[in-house]
Amino acid sequence: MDITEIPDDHPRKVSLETRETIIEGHQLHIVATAGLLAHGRGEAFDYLIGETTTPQAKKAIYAAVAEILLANHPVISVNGNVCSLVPTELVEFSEITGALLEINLFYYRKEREDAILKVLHDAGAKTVLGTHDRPSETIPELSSNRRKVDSEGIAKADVVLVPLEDGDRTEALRAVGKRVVTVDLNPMSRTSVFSNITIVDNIIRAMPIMVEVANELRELETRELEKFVQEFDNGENLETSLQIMIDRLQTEAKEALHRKPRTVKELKEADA
Ligand code: PTJ
Repeated sequence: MDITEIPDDHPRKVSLETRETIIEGHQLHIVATAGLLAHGRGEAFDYLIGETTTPQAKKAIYAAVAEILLANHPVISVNGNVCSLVPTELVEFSEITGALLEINLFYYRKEREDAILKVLHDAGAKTVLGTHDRPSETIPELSSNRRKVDSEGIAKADVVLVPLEDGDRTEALRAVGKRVVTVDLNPMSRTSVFSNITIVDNIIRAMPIMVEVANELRELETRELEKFVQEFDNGENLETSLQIMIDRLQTEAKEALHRKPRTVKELKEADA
């Protein structure tokens, strides 16, 4: 389906358009084939959370942005899905916070690296780390392709933003002493659990808010930023996020008892 064919009043318009973006990203080699499946998993959790940025996610965003602004050497790890969904916001966020952009792929292929690099450059990025021609080091705790990191980027980082991540790396980054911030719609994923700060929200909603919040917090003094981080507890954050999903399921379950499918006549009357 062409994006332009989705009518404005379609209740799932944003979700369908986002799906089209990911499919197009796959055709352009930005997104891995497994990235399509990862996106579907994200969609399912987004449905459970009500396809909205919850007040809890907003709190996590403030803590995450403060953490990144406080860091000495923050790095944003860019994979195919993130690059395809929010390239402009990634670059804006990097510019405001001073966090460096580093391409780091689980399913590495040179043509994917090239495609992602082009998107980031087109979005205005001046420097992009993690490409094959750059000095690199390995994180020994990791066996996947992600073990190769840029010597000037993740290797040196004190805080790493790893959105839409597979579980292993967060654990490995924590094991080598880095603080990890993630965006992940699944509050039970290993990445969510092992991160210092997890934003349980769709990256397409979270990233523009992160840009706004970075602009809001950038002039704050260190002790004010530290307060956001100190007052944040990721265990409580994940519990609240899961509880929001549970409450929503309970409401849905009650309503399902009484919900009747509408007849064709009723649908026509509603349309008139
Ligand atoms: O581009 P590559 O080669 O580095 O590969 C990237 C993927 C995403 C394929 C790789 O990191 C992977 O396999 O990830 P997982 O293990 O599927 O985990 C992705 C997590 O992101 C899951 O917990 C999903 O629920 C979550 N997720 C997917 N889409 C979104 C999301 N979270 C927030 N916003 C989304 N749009």
